[in-house]
Amino acid sequence: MIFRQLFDQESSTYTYLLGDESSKEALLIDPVDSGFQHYLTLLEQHGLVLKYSLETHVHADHITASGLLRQETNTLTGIGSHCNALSADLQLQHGDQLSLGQHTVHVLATPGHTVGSVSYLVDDRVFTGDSLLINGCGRTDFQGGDAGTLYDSITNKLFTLPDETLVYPGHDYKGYRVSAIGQEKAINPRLAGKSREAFIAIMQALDLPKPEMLDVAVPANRKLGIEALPHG
Ligand SMILES: N[C@@H](CCC(=O)N[C@@H](CS)C(=O)NCC(=O)O)C(=O)O
Ligand SMILES: [Fe+2]
Repeated sequence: MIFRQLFDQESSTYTYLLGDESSKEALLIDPVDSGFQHYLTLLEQHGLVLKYSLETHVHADHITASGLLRQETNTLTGIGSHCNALSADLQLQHGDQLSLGQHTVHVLATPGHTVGSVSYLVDDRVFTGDSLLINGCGRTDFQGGDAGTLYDSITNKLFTLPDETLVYPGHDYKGYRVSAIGQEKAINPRLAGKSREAFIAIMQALDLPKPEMLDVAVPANRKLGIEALPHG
């Protein structure tokens, strides 16, 4: 598997490029508009064809490159069906599977950070968006977020994956890059040994300032960052 973890300094967002070496099919998870040209260069360098551009949720802190990528490459765009981003080609649901050459992308519904958040499991890696961060988790105070729902998503869906499963988050604000399910179960301060009620109390007490781009990014990302209609 060709694999790149890319970081957008501006929003502390991770974007992931996955490519199947034999079929040359590729996908991006959570591309950022400012990375658009770089993604095209990387795809070309590796001789990859972009099959899917996937979102883990409607982002509140940056604009996605999915719409631009669809215009340029004919890729299929995908997002959780509860995100209300109707211009995405694939309205993904829990249990959906996408093929990337010999690899399978499993869609896991992991709502809580937002109502439509999903995670993507590919081989031994899970791309959790903001549902599970390293030593933390996404906030639950906007976009249909709900702390109890997030606790259920993490404990019932993500923490039931094998302990060795590598966790690749949607953001990191402290310099972490990758973790594993077993490590998050053991030491994530919001979750390790915490009841659902304790988790809800922690989330309610966060009192974070709203993301600077919230009011611009959410409506723009519902349209995949551009005013455009889907294929077909
Ligand atoms: N200062 C950042 C805040 C970003 C933010 O709120 N990020 C969300 C993810 S979209 C989050 O869940 N952050 C968790 C945290 O800050 O603990 C901005 O203005 O963009
Ligand atoms: Fe987010």
